[in-house]
Amino acid sequence: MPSSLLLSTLSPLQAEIRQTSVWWLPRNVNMFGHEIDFIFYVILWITGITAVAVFSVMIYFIVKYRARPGVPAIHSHGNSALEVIWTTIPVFIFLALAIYGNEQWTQMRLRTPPADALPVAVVGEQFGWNVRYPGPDGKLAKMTASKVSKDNPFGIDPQDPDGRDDFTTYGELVFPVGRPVRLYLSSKDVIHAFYVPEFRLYQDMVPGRVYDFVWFKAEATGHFQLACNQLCGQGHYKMFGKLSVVPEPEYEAWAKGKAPATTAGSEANSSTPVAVAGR
Ligand SMILES: [Cu+2]
Repeated sequence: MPSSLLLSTLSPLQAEIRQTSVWWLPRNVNMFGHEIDFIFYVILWITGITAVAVFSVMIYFIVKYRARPGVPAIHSHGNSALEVIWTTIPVFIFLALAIYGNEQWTQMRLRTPPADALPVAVVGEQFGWNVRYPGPDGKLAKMTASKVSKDNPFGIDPQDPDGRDDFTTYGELVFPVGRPVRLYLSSKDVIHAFYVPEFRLYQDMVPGRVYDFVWFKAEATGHFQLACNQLCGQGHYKMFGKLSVVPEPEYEAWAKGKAPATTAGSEANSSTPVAVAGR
């Protein structure tokens, strides 16, 4: 592809990603990302130092004990003390990493999200993202996995009073900075994955389940990409969502400008009657 054509297809959204993640981790904007990056660097340093040490000793021994005429070979039958040492040290390193990692996972996924979190539903489909935001009441319609269907991507009851003022977008996500966001994730058809590298956030979305325990708090504004991270079919490569983190007043203004959803469906199929009876 000529480079001019390639450049013309890069939106400003993609530009940020290309500038910040070409050779190394993209910048982190999520409050949970610091601990994830910390453990990443700890593991990188431990494995890096170990690799250099092991290969240095190996190369030194290869040269020092190489076969030479007149020098008899040394027969080694192991060294119990050394073996105990180099088994015990990794055991403690692995235990420490497991305990620390487990604690971070508990904080991220097993603690109840804060009560003031903004609830946002994201339902993957081949090949895009149905997004549902609460209206002025701050409440999302209740999602039921068994009700998710082609015409009812969010699996809601159309009579649900909490859902009357909800609004939907297709592939457009705006989050306020500094405020917790609680996601309600599901899938309409096959396994998709909600993945935002700058949030250090990844969650598979298996059809038949609603994931209500994923939350984050963005600490900086910016434009990012929501990319599906499960190979979900032929159009997987284009399953992008435009994701922005903006100051709270800007978010409020954006939400105000969105019309409430008239049916259970997404914008794309809002004219289709919703059939949930008998499910
Ligand atoms: Cu997908």
